[in-house]
Amino acid sequence: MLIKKGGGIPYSEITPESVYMRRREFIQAASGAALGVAAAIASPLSTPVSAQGNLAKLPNVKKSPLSTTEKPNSYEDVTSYNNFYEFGPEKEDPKANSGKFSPRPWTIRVEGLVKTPQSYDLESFIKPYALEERIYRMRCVEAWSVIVPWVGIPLGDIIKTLQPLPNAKFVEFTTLMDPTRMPGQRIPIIRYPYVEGLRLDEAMNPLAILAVGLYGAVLPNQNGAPIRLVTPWKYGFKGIKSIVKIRFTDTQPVGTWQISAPREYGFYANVNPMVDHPRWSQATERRLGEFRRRKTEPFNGYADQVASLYSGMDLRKNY
Ligand SMILES: Nc1nc2c(c(=O)[nH]1)N[C@H]1C(S)=C(S)[C@@H](COP(=O)(O)O)O[C@H]1N2
Ligand SMILES: [Mo]
Repeated sequence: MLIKKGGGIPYSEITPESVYMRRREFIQAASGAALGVAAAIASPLSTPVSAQGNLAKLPNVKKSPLSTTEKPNSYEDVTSYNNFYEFGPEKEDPKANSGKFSPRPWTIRVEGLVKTPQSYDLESFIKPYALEERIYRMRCVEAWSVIVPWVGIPLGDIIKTLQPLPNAKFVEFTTLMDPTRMPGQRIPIIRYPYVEGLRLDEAMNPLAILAVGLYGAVLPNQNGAPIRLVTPWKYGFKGIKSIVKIRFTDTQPVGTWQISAPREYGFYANVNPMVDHPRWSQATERRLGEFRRRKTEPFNGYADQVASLYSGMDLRKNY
């Protein structure tokens, strides 16, 4: 297979450089016409022009006092510069390659240490809840930031309904695994399915939401349709997209980026300008659409709401 690592090297030993190298190989493969799969990913003709930017409006969306008063980025910014490796490793790939993806019907399986493990159709899963607009400051580990007017549901409300068992301490989320619909999964730059997790008290924090929309309308595919996690005090990679499974557990989940490069990406991933990424500073960031750099704030500016979750913890060790 094209990009497969030789020698059966366990994922835990793959260096960040090798992730980078496989990104380059992916790009080279995608520009070479001889490779059917990769060529299909790259072809603009494989992407219908419908859907994006013309998605159904969501009714009865409440405003929230938890929204930032900063001006949201444009719809174009929010939907054209994305990370979603299931549709390719470059920022333009998710929009270019997700046009044909259909996120309905959609099933969410709830598993593990929970009152009633069961599968839900997405519609019935979200039906009990009012939708809220949450305008959040988002900060990617790659030092760009963006203000996004999400539409979503407080994750804590959903968890209360699901009723985790008393011994549940964490919640783990899994993205859809379907290489026929997610072309990036045919070339394993990172391990699929994508997995992320939160401590249960983090998941219950009022800032954590499951988003089903942005800018008042249904979530575009490239932003994680039909339902994705948003935790604005953490680096963007915690915000797992296109969720099909929610599992309650007593052991700390291991996220996809932790597996790829454990020295670079930790479980907590709280935005922290004092703790640099091994290969770049986290002290500043560039807001999409701007050239000047801004200072990055502890917990991405949400310290008042979330710092107490981590009191007594060494945030250099628990990065
Ligand atoms: N399944 C999945 N979820 C994902 C990713 C991904 O590659 N696959 N990328 C993450 C990263 S690194 C970031 S910064 C955010 C980007 O979200 P956005 O494209 O909506 O801004 O999605 C996160 N969720
Ligand atoms: Mo990211």
